[in-house]
Amino acid sequence: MQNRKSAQLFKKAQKVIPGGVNSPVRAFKSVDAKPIFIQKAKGPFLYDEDGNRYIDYCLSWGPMILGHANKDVLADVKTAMSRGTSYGIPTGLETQLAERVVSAFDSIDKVRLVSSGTEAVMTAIRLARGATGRDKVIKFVGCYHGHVDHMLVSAGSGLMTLGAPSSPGVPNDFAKNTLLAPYNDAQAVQQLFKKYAGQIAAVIVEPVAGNMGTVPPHPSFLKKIRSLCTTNKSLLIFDEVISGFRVAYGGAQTLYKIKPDLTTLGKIIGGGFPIGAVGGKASIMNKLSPEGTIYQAGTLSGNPVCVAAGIATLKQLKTSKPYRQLDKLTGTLCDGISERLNAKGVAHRINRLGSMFTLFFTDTDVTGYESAAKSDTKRYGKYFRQMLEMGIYLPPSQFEANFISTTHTQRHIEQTLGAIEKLRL
Ligand code: KE4
Repeated sequence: MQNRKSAQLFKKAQKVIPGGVNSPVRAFKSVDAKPIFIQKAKGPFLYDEDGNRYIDYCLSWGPMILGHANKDVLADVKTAMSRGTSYGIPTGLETQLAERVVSAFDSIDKVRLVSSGTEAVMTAIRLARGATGRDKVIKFVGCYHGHVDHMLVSAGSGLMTLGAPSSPGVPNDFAKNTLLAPYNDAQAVQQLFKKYAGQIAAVIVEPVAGNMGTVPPHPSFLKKIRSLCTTNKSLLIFDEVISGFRVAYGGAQTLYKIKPDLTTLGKIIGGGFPIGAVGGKASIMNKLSPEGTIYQAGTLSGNPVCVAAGIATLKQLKTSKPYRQLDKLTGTLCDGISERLNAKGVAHRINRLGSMFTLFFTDTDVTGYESAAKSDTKRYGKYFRQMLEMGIYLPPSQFEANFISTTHTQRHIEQTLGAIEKLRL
């Protein structure tokens, strides 16, 4: 494929935007390639500025579960926009989106809408600290919860991709209240609770990790940390920014039947527009200003256009109930990939939950950061570049999740498996 226009645009972007991108992982650094620049997208397809078409398995990092430019979402967005784009004053639309979230999650009585997953996590942690009067928070190595300072400690996603699991610019004072445990290791959490008895405000976890690549929880892991939080009067925060409305309409907590005290959401609930949300029991949520004293605010929180896109998306997910079909099609794809890589003698593992999955180039099971980090990222880079050349767009990092949408069909899966057959790894 030729990408002269993308190359020109990248050069131009680098003059006025750090790294030429507005989010590091988009720079394709870890797959040793230059980024493509997108002109438009429709259904499962991306079209770059050079007219190349790609089947998209990144879906804007998860939000586009209905595929790109879904006609009903666009129609509702256009209607919303025709009424103006932002008022900074309450609208009934925000209540409608909040009601849909409340009805989807048994653990959620009330929701505060914000403009990103990072803001949702920031708010959830402040809420937990304010509600418990404690400062320390346990997170898991390799999990990524957005770029708020105290979460950029041994984080996944872009930090793992760039091989710097923590970031300069985060004062030790901020990081010292962030305690770390290996993912899937409830024993380590128990030890932290023992060592810091009475000091831990919350445990925050991706109930199915997506930011070290996809890593599902061990069967008892979530149950154990739920009971540890209850025993120690700490709050359990499920960061479902990726998994919410992705792995099930009610997220991973519905699948695993575990009730967290707080849940953070994002991505899908905005239907491709900037959004985040934090939800939980009324007794905790009512501590948020102006009902309570724990402050949180946002100029564009609950923006009517973003919320209209979110409502339209959740409406379709509720009525079409696509999860079984998404699971089945993703299973066909993953089984087909495995079959072909085994035939080529390429060592790999595929972790999957529903329509989120990751192909790891490794010969050991991936159950957490340590095992994920053993993956052959050079080989992943070759895989990414060759698949891109064959019109398949994958996440530009070994340590991210792939997704399919309701617009991916058997035909797209077969096309993708045909490309896998041609790989020279
Ligand atoms: P945002 O602030 O990027 O909207 O959400 C932060 C966030 C919080 N929690 C989880 C579990 C997340 O996965 C994310 C963001 N996800 C990454 C992709 N793994 C966003 C992609 C990027 O950083 O460009």
